[in-house]
Amino acid sequence: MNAKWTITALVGGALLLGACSDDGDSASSDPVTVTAVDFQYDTREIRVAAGTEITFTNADETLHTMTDKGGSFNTDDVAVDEATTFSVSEPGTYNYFCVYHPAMSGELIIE
Ligand SMILES: [Cu+2]
Repeated sequence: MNAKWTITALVGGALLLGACSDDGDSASSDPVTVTAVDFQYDTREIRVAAGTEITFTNADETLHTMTDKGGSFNTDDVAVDEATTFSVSEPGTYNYFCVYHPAMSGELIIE
């Protein structure tokens, strides 16, 4: 699944033209979950429709955040075994990271 999403990201511009073909690659509005564990996000690339609920869960042993580098969203501190839900309404590609552990990073694509 991840490899497929990576390819999709590379040809994202072309996909907009082919969005009518229902081949499973179009962005879903089903809620998604991103979990922090072992100082990593378990999902490094998320592709969803605008406004989709994104739940960030912390299953690690220290607090983490899920923060957009461009400042569009920020979960603030999410404590161990806590979760928070947010959504992004503006289509675009967002690179997110943890403010405490910048090596943790991922990409959120809003369509
Ligand atoms: Cu962190």
